[in-house]
Amino acid sequence: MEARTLVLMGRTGNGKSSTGNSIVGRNVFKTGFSFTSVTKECQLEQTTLKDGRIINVIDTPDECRDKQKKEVENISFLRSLFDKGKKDIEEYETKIDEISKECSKLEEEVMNLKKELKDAKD
Ligand SMILES: Nc1nc2c(ncn2[C@@H]2O[C@H](COP(=O)(O)OP(=O)(O)O)[C@@H](O)[C@H]2O)c(=O)[nH]1
Ligand SMILES: [Mg+2]
Repeated sequence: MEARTLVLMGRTGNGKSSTGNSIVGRNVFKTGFSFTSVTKECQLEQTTLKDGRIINVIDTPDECRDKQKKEVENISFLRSLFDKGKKDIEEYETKIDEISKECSKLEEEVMNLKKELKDAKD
């Protein structure tokens, strides 16, 4: 049966570990709000769906995306679980890059709006 592997990546506090717990149906990833990272290293957990499919969930540290990427790449036993090898990671990274670009665009728009509002007030 084909296994699927999900890698949870993103900024601190946006719910990666909580999402991981929901997916595997157990409280295995440490969660919580903190300015310093709660998740220190990659953690792999596995669940089996009713139809027998295996879902691997990898939680990543709450730090910058480059560190997360490195952590994932460094852990060869996790890599070996990827059913399609590196392709999964690459597809995922493409999506993350797209999302990051969107986020930067949004942040820029918000900054511009704030500036416009400030200028209007002055
Ligand atoms: N309201 C709300 N809080 C959430 C949700 N997901 C996570 N949290 C809370 O946000 C905080 C950070 O979640 P966590 O899973 O540790 O985020 P991570 O840093 O991305 O791993 C915790 O206090 C969670 O309880 C959600 O969907 N809704
Ligand atoms: Mg976490």
